[in-house]
Amino acid sequence: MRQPRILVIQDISASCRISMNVALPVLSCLNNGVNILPTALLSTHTGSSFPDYTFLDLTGELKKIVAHWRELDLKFDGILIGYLGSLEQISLVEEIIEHFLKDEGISVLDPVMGDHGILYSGFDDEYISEMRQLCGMVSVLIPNMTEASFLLQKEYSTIPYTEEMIHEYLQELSHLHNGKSVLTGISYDGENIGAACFDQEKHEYASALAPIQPAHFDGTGDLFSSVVAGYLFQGKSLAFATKTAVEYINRVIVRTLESGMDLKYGIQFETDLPYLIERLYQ
Ligand code: PXL
Repeated sequence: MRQPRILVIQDISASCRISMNVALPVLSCLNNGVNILPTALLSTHTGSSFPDYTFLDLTGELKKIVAHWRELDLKFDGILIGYLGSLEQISLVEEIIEHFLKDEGISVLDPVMGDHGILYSGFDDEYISEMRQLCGMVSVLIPNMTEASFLLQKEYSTIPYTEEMIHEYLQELSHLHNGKSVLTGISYDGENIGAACFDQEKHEYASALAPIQPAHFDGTGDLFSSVVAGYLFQGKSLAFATKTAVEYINRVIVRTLESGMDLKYGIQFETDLPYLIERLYQ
């Protein structure tokens, strides 16, 4: 079976099961050969449960790595971009996509900036507008409703949403980059939550939903974009990737709640990885 060479660009939050710590195992399970560019090294994520997190910006090191890779003439079949720590990193990622992604390669961007209507610590209006520019360069965009609202300059509203509103968001997101879009955190009835996607070329919408659980789960966005990207790099359709990611994350959330673990450290995603692998070969 063909194994694509993939690059993942996002932070390492050392003690949490989020960002790189979930992307790498998920992409590997889905038979992708993974290379990594860590954007920052943190002690934890930057959420309010960890006010004293440490943050080492790795931009300087990224530039050296990229310079070396230029000499090696490395090329990637796919690039997954998650949490970036600075405006400078956004421009560096633009350069990486231009230089290192093969012509027929797929770039997937999770424009990590916020949740529940508010920006994460360290982000501002200038960051949003640079992120909007980066969106223009990628094949697939995977924001949550908060990030989509900031990108599209719309007022954030809480669930439930109408199907008409979600289709409008998806179409506008696809105009931002002339590509495929997946919107996470959508709900039409306030009881089920999931994702909706739009394949602009085929003009096809699809959505998948699962019961809402009464808690906040850090890292589910990172896990979702890793699963979708992992399947897309394997040539699966956007609708299949979205549906399977929603089903998998529902299993992970139920398992996480059953485990009684401390939710601020992320989710128990490992136990259900065989489910993702089975679905790959179906
Ligand atoms: O899960 C998104 C994310 C990724 N990386 C860092 C974060 C967050 C969300 O808070 O703080 C460092």
